[in-house]
Amino acid sequence: MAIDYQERIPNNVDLSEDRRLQRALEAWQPNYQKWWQEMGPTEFQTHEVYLRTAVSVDAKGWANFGYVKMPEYRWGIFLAEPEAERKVNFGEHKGEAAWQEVPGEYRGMLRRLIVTQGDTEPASVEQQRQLGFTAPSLYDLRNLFQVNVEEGRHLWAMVYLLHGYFGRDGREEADEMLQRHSGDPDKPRILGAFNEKTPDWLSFYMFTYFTDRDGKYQLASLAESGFDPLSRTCRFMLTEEAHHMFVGETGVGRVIQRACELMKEHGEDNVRKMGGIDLPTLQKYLNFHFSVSLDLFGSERSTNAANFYSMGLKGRFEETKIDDDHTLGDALYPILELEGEKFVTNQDNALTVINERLRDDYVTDCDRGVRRWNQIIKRQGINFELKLPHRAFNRQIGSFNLANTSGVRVSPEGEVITEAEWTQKHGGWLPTEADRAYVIGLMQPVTEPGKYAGWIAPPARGINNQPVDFEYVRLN
Ligand code: BYC
Ligand code: FE
Ligand code: FE
Repeated sequence: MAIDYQERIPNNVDLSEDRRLQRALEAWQPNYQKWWQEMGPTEFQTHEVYLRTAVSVDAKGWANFGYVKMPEYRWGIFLAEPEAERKVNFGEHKGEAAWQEVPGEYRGMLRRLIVTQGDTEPASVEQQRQLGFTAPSLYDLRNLFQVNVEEGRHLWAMVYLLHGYFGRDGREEADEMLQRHSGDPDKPRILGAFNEKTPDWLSFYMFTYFTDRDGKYQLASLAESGFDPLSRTCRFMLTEEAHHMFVGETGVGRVIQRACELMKEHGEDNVRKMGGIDLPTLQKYLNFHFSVSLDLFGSERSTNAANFYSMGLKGRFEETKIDDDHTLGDALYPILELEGEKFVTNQDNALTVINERLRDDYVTDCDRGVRRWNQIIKRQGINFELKLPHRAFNRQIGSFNLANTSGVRVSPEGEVITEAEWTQKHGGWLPTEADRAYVIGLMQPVTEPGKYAGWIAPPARGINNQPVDFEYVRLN
C-alpha cells in the first residue's frame, strides 16, 4: 500500500512526481522510525514538546512552532530555492552549468562525501540520547529535542540525495546509516568525534558549540558544490544549524554566568563547594571538545580534499566571495608544522592544504565565541580568561597526531613537551575521571517550568518570544 508521501513527508522536491524515489523512501522510512525509537531520545517520546518545524524554505514558513510528540515530528525534505543559471564556481569545471545529475566520473567521491556528512547526523542523536533524563530545565530539554529532531532531518536530507541520485548503492548506503552506531566497537560511526560520549549537559553545550560548528563549516563548503542538489540541501541545513550553535554558546555562557555569580556571592573561587562548575573545569571541557573537533577537518595535506575541490564537489568557505582564480593552480597557503621540536610556518600548494584553510576559518569563528564568554566573566568582575588551546594540542588526525610526531606532545599553550611530561600534566588540561564524575554528579533533572538547576543560569529569554517559565515540554 502506497503511503501518501505528500502528506507523510513534507517536501519541496515534487516527491509525488517520482514514484520510484517515493517507493525507495517509503521502504526506508519505517527503518528510520525504528532507529529513532531504539537509538533516539530514551524518554519523552510520548510527551508534547514545543518544537519548530520547517514547513517551507522561506523565512516565514520556517518559524512554525507548536507542541509535537517527537515520533510525530514532520521530518521532511527541504532544499533551498534553486539559483537561476547557477554555475560550478571553482575547480576544473569552473564556469560550466551546475550539475543537476551526478557527474559519472565523480560518483564514488561524491557519494563518499554525502555518506560522511550523513553519518554524523544520526551519530549525534545517539550520543545525546540519555541527556533527557537530567535536563537542567524544561527550556533546555526542549532545546535538546529540537536539536535531535533536526539532526534526524539532516539525515533525511542526505538519504534523499543517496536515494534520489545514486541508485542501488545509494540505497545500501542509506541503510548502513542506521546500522553504524556511535561508539559501537564493531560498526562505529565514521568520524572520531562522533564516537565519543556526550554524558552530561556541559559536554552537550560544548559539543553543540564546537562540533556543530564543524557542521557549519563543512555544510558551507558543500553548499558551494557544483552538484546543485547537494548545494541546495546544505544551504537549507545551515539555517537549522544556527540554532544548534546558539544552544551551545548560550549554554556554556549560562554555566559561566552561574559560576561567576557563585564566586561573587561566596567570595571564593572553588564553586564546586556551592554546586557550580568552576571555570578551570570548563576550560578542560573546552580543550577536549575543541581538539576533537579540529580533527574533523582531516589531515593538513590531503589529496582527497584537493580532488574534492578540483572536481568541483566541495568548495572553500564562502568560495564565491574569495577574490582569486578559484582553481588554485599555483596558489600557496601557509600551514603550521612541527619540525623537530619547533613550530614553523611553511607555504604549500593551496589545493593540497585546503583542509587547513577551512580549519583556520573554523578556529577564527570559535575564538569569537570564546571572547564573548570572556566578556561575561569580565562583566562579573572576575579575573579569569578562557582560551582556545593550541591547534596541535591533543590531536588524533593529521601531522600533530602522536604517531606522526615521534612522540612529541604539545601543551595547550603550544609548548613542545615529552611524552613523560604529557603523562604527568594532561590531567590539568583535559577532564579527568574525577572531573567527569563531579559534573555528572551535578546532573539532576529539573522539570518544573521556570526552574533551573543550580549550576546554570536561566537563559536571557525564551524560545519564540515565550517566557523562560513557559511549559516547553508537557510532562503530563
Ligand atoms: N576521524 O585525507 P584525509 C556535522 C579519515 S559535522 C576519523 O585527511 P579528508 C554535525 C578520512 O575519512 C560535519 N577518520 O581526510 C555536527 C580518510 O579515510 P580513508 C560532517 C578521519 O577526506 C554535529 C583518512 O582519514 N561533515 O555535520 O581530506 C552534530 C585520510 O583523511 C577523520 C563532513 O565531514 C576523523 N576526524 O577529510 C551533527 C563533510 N578525519 O579514505 C552533525 C564531508 C579524516 O583513508 N567529509 N579521517 O578511509 C569531508 O569533507 C571529509 O571526509 C573530511 C576528511 C573533511 C571529514
Ligand atoms: Fe546536522
Ligand atoms: Fe547540528
